[in-house]
Amino acid sequence: MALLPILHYPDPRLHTRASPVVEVDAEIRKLVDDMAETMRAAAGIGLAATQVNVHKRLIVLDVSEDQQHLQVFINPKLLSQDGSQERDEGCLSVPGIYDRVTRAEHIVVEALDREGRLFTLEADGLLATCVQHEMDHLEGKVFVEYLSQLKQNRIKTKLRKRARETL
Ligand code: K1U
Ligand code: ZN
Repeated sequence: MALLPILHYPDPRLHTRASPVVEVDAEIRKLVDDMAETMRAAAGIGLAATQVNVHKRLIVLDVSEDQQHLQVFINPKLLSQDGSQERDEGCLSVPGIYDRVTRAEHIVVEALDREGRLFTLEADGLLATCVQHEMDHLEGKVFVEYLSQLKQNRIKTKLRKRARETL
């Protein structure tokens, strides 16, 4: 397995809309495994392929306490959503920034798993937030876009400064 470099906001590549996976083959399964390893190494609970500069509709998640319950969503499709919840979000592509975002409380999503089998998942709470956050990445949307323009500008300035200092 391999650790993949994660794009950092405001990298314009994070705004790319991902294309559907045509076939769940060995190359896709390797990408799933590399993304899972990258997510765990970065202490994240989710990762979208967009964040590792692969513009395919693929997400990995693990919101379990023991970090041993990987969930894979290939070509995820939101079937329904209802209610609303507000929760602190973070993002491995926006390091060190956390803020409140309001999203649907309950969702039903359909996707293919690592073996290419179709499944349907009902989610609420943190899992529902995380699925919606990662599906936004596949549309080229980063969670800071839910914040005010003032906050977005401050975050861009802060992360650009940090990137210059670490060169
Ligand atoms: O970069 C990502 O998309 C992963 C992101 C997932 C996420 C976390 C929390 C809310 C929504 C989406 C992270 O894993 S950020 C790091 C993290 O582990 C975390 C941050 C805040 C709360 C809980 C966990
Ligand atoms: Zn993210």
